[in-house]
Formats: sequence, structure tokens, C-alpha cells
Amino acid sequence: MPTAFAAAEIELDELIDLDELPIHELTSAARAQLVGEAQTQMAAAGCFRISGFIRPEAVELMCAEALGLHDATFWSQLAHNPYFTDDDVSLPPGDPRRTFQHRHSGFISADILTTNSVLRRLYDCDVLLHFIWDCLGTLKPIYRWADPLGRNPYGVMNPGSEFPWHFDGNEFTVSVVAQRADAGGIFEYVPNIRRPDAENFEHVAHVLGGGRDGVHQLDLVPGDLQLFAGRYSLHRVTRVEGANARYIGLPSYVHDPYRMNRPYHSTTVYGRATDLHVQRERTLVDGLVD
Ligand SMILES: O=C(O)CCC(=O)C(=O)O
Ligand SMILES: [Fe+2]
Repeated sequence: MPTAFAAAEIELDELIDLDELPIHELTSAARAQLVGEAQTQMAAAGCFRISGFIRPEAVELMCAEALGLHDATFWSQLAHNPYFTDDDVSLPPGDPRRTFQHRHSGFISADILTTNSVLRRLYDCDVLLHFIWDCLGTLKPIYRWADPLGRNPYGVMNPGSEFPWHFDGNEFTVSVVAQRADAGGIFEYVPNIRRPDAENFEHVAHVLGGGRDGVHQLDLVPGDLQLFAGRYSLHRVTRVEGANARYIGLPSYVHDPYRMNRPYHSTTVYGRATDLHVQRERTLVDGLVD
């Protein structure tokens, strides 16, 4: 597995235009404005987007990396419920925990990124981590995720792929599209549909049944930075149409730097779980199903 980049090894200005977006200058008015806008968007829609955040040259490098690793993609054809838990026959049919949806999508897991990966340099950058934390406006610190597979993967969707409604194991995910689908591949989400103390199964069941109450759509453009709270916001990616695959970098953040995806979740999404996933399964982050 590649080791982390040290701060001095990350030329942030090659990835982000720091004249336009001075996220490294903690006292700058421009940074304060970006953070303020992000916090407003987050409060209004449970998600924020900064257009044109990553330089086009860096997006091209991300795209080349994902294309180069395309054959190493793990493809899942498994059906799953939104929580990535096993079926529970003690629950009534129609319960969202018993609603399994077909998935066809792939991941280039974080542990196989290239030695000089742009995506990994972005992820290892403390300046970016600090900026994202400020944008979230939470007092509780965020960390990079311990999960060796899910911490910073590329999501891969071929034409015909779709990623049905689900919650993530980690709290927050940044997404940066490296290559967009010709059509479809739209990110849909229901902001903050659940809280640590309230699963809100009724609303989840409504959306799984095709209901649109509270559903937002976001058509991401390559280079945009989006941040969403995937542990609390039900989300999906609609079917990819046309000739091109959709590639998206997914730097993932957590409040608890020890915990990982549960083994069942990891196996469903990445095709395997490591010994560490098994050892850390019992660590509770909150009271949610998963
Ligand atoms: O591809 C996306 O836009 C989101 C992917 C996602 O939800 C996930 O990887 O859990
Ligand atoms: Fe997700």
C-alpha cells in the first residue's frame, strides 16, 4: 500500500489555483467568503459545491489515473439494502432494511492508487482537510478515514451502471468528477434524512418506493468539489447512458479515525474485507443500522 505524502511533497498550487482559491491563507477574506458560502449551502441543502475547484490539468491526471486502473476495478453486481446489511427476516416485508436494490457499479479501491496519484495528494493534504472541516462548520474534528479500501477510491460506472439508494459508512465524502457520463450518472440525495438518534425509516421507504419528497439532484462537472454528508443523507447515482464511463474521486472523512466499514459492507462494495475490518467491527460510532 502506498505511504502518505508529506506536506512538503504536495505542490498544492499544481492542483488548485491558490490565487483564485486561497484555501491556504487562513486569514484571507477570500477564504472566509468560500467557507461562509459553503456553510450556507450546507445548512440549506446538506451539501456544498465549489465549481472549478480543481485545475483542469489535475483533473486530466485524475482521469488518466482512473483510465489506467480501469482493469483493476472491482465490479459488484450485488443487490443491497440502503444500509449494506444482510437480510433480516424478522422484519416485515417493505421495511427499508428488507428492500434490496440491484447495483452495477465499480470501485478502484484506495489501496491501489498509483505512486504519484493526484487523488492521493489531494487526500493527504492537511490544508484541504482543514478547509473542508471549516466548510462543514462543525466543532467536532474530522479526520481521514482508516479504511484502507474506502478512504479515497475512484467510483467507476460504465454505460448501463447504476448505484442505488444507500448510506455511507463514513460521515462525509468529497467528490470530484474526473470524467462525466455523456448522459445520466446524476447524483441524487435527500439531505439529512436521518440523524444518529432517528433512522426515519418511513421517509427512506418512501424514497425507495420511487417517492420524490426531499430528493435533490446535482449534475457535477469535472473539477467541481462537492461535499455531502453521506452517512445521514440517502443518495444514489442514476444509470449512466451513452458511450463513456463515469469516473469520480471520493476522498472520505470521518469523526472517528479508528473505525472502518463493517466487513459485510466492505465485501459488498469492494469485494473483500481485511483483518482490520473484522477486528474493528464492534467499534460503535453512533446508534445507526450502518
Ligand atoms: O459516484 C458518486 O457520485 C457517489 C458515490 C457513492 O455514493 C459512494 O461511493 O458511496
Ligand atoms: Fe455513497
